[in-house]
Amino acid sequence: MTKAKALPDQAQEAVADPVWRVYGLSLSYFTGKIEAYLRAKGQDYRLIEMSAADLRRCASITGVAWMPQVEMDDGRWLTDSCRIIEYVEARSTKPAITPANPAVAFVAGLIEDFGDEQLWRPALYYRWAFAEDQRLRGEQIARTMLRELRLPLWLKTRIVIARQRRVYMAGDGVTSDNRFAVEAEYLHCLDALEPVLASQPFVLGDRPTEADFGLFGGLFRHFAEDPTPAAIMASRAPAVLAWTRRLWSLRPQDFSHAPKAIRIPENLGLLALAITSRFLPMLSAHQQAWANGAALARYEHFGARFETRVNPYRVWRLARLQGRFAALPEEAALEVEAWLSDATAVRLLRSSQSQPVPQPISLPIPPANGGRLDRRPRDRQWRRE
Ligand SMILES: N[C@@H](CCC(=O)N[C@@H](CS)C(=O)NCC(=O)O)C(=O)O
Repeated sequence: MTKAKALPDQAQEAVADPVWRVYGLSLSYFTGKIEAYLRAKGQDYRLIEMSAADLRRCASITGVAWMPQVEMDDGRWLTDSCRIIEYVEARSTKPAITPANPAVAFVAGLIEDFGDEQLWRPALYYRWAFAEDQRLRGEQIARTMLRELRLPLWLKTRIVIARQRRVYMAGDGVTSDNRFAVEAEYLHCLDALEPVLASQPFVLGDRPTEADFGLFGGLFRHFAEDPTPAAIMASRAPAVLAWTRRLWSLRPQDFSHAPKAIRIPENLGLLALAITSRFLPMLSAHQQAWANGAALARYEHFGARFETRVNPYRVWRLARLQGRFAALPEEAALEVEAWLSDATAVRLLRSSQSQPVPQPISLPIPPANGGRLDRRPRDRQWRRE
């Protein structure tokens, strides 16, 4: 009998490896969000710790230089965590995380947006503002992303720290005058969530939703795992800490029979306030600056001023939210309005953008050899430069 010939690598993988590949970093905000989501859905995946060259290669396929980038088992790609979840939810139903009630589903998506975009600055701030955190994470990124760069580790670590502080502190408008407001965002988030998660397993009740996964990126990968914010969380919000562990270890059988929320829970008032008083005004400032062709977006948080370059990705994110609000049945819209209880926020959600809005690439993205993008990829804010 002749021995069967081994398949060439590619073909062997296609037959034997039905897992998805998640290109990211094990310390990354949005990689953590998508990993937790795929684990909860029972979708097998393999995390590939990205090097800078991997990031460039993925960006040439998906058009955006960010992480995670997900390659499905059929070779097609997904990118942008909120759209990855939307794509998977629309196709694989069991167990669904999207609430069936339209008002609750809207709020779940809104809280996901808040987690993705409003917690980003404090999460990056706590990682890069303090010596212990920056040393730990700077060296980890130097060992992984910069592994192909032939320089001593200490120098690569310094390069990483300097880059991250420049981009995510100074570049995100953090100054000595407003840093107290960045810290307050984190502390208020803990205070908003602690009583909720002490009394129920997930943000909207008995079942995880987009709200949990959106909040998870910042709360798990940064706040619960970077030394300075982790110490704060452990003493100030133990139920939030327990929830990060609960979500990370969640499997489909843990929640497939849990009832879906049929109304917006009443205990989320502080989160609604964070959304109406800080998050939506910030998105609105980006939208207005974009519409006026201005370079900078300006807004206040806790009375402190912030000024950052206009973020086209956030302009799209607000347009998406407005589109979702417009699609709600009137009764559900009224329920959301009552929850928000803020006339300015409601006006913003009820309006639409007059200027053309930047648009994402449609998903799924064909395999790498199906034609690479000929334009330079966008950065994480959707700028090309
Ligand atoms: N909207 C994207 C954001 C992805 C993102 O910004 N990821 C960060 C790391 S967690 C990144 O790639 N940063 C790139 C950089 O620092 O230039 C998503 O939700 O997936």
